[in-house]
Amino acid sequence: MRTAVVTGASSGIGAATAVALARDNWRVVLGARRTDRLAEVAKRCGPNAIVQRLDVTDQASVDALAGGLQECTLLVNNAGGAHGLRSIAEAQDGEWEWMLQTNVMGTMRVTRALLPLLLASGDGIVITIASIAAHYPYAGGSGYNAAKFAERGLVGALRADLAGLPVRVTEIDPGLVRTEFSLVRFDGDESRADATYEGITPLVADDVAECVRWVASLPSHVNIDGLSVLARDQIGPVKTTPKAPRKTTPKAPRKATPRAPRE
Ligand code: 8X3
Repeated sequence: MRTAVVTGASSGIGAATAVALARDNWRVVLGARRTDRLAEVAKRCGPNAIVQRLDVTDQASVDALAGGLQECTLLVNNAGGAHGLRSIAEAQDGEWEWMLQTNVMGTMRVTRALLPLLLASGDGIVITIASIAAHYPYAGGSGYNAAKFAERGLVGALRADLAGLPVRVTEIDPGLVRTEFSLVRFDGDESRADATYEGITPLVADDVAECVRWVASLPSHVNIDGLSVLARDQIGPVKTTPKAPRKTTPKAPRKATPRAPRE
């Protein structure tokens, strides 16, 4: 049985990914700071799940994760998130530092620590959950856009570093997914969080988890470089207004004009 490490596995996309991978016969190591929540996710994963306290902003914590592993074939870099929706004029250093530490430095630290095992597996995969915000800047996105663009740069450089070596590198960029993401972004303000998904049918964590499971299930020679996964009611980071389907009037069949036979 091959081993997958999932960071940020205590809720949302990370938790759903761990469950999907366990169902696909992966041994899953669940990393996050909230170990009580991890224990609940581990129960849903079944007997082949291991709970590991992990703070991706702390090198010692990342070293403890790597030091406890004998094997790792798949790393899912999912830990990260947003704090605030502020313009650059109103940017708060603390929010930016948190976003850069978790999304960018955290992804670098865990990837760096697990690369020897991923290479040793002979068939490693690194799947990073970035965001549509890694492609499209939006008003108020500031620190989150900066972090996700940087994370995207990291993933591209990693793929280039590993060219010719047996580790695949994939970036998955979800759009609006109904998880705790917005609650964290708005510091627990439920009405602001709810407004993010108002008027549309957002993705759910399982939708993204299924993408991770699929990418990891492909044969070794297939590398999915990137996947943008959006709600149908979105174009890039923008919500679109669902419209009533257009009525189409069936066209009357064309009458064939009889032609004179060619001579
Ligand atoms: C979350 C997607 O559009 O809220 O990663 O930035 S968005």
